[in-house]
Amino acid sequence: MAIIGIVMGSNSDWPVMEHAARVLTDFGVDYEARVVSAHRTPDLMFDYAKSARRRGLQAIIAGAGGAAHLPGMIASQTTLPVLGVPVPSKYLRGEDSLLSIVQMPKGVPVATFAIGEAGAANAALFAVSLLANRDADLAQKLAGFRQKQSDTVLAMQLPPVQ
Ligand code: RP5
Repeated sequence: MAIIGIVMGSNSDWPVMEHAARVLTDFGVDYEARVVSAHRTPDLMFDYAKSARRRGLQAIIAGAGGAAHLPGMIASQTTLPVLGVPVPSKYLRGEDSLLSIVQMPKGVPVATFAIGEAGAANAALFAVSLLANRDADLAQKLAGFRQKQSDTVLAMQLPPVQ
């Protein structure tokens, strides 16, 4: 059963959002991924957000581009943690997405991540951290992941000066 929801405004967001799905897959976390548009399928969006906790989800990763109201609107309908991923947009390269996700008025939070692939991957890693609070195996996997990253950097060599 899925415990993390990944939603996005369009299937055109998938090349970015699949980086979140990849991380969750690597950590063995069950997730579901769906296209849910705030302005094109508003009824579906409300149903999704309202039913999320009842269906067993523990957090929702929501990605959108442009006037990216999806994460905020999802957050308006659930008290689950909502992790927002700004998807790069055609004209403003995702700065519009970032600002429209991060600038939530006080009272309904959306945890906002970096624009693009790094943000999607980090949102998933953050979701794993949340789950790891109550899952010792997952906490151990996360520590191993961090250690592997450290080892990679420690092994980095620089080329000699020409
Ligand atoms: C947003 O509009 C989506 O999240 C997507 O980033 C953007 C463009 O959507 P498409 O025109 O590619 O369907 O709602």
